[in-house]
Amino acid sequence: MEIKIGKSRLLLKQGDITQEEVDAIVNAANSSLLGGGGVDGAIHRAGGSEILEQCKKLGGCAPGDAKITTGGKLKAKHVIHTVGPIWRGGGEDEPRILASAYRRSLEVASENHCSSVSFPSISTGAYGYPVTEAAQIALRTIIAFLRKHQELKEARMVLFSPEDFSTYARELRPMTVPDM
Ligand code: AR6
Repeated sequence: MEIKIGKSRLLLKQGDITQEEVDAIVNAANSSLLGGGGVDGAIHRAGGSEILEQCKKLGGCAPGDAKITTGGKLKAKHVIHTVGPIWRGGGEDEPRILASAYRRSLEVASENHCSSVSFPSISTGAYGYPVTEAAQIALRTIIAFLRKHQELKEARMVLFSPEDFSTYARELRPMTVPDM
């Protein structure tokens, strides 16, 4: 599924983000930036030790912020490491921190002249964020950014499971009204 935002595109697909051929893939990391399970583990495994070596020099990353490294052996040139919120019921600023994780990742992509960037579903695995609510925030934040930053040609959400793909597609559909 794909929508146009001016000259840019937002694409939803099901798949493994480590296989993406884009300028940057985003990693759903933790504040240490020293690796973990889930998509973080998969990215470090596929990209090799050079990514971790660069991460060690970054001094961690606050929730809602993002930092960039090489893509190592990945097809993607860069990995943008961001940290989403841990879901604690929704009253602990989780929506703001999640939106910030997407926005800061997009800013870092833009600053580093990336014209294509792929995201996983940040915070909805080990961090427990409900997928429907997370999808709304992810899609709204990406769309708002692309409207203002047409230098970013394509943003992709790469959903690992068919269920997550369906949820994101369902939430994107009502957002596809044309600009006034
Ligand atoms: N490609 C795309 N998506 C994937 C892949 C993959 N190869 N593998 C998993 N996912 P999670 P979080 C999906 O737990 O919730 C780590 O240990 C997965 O199905 O990876 O932000 C970090 O170090 C889910 O939909 O990230 C942190 O400690 C989504 O990626 C913590 O987990 C996010 O799940 C971060 O938790």
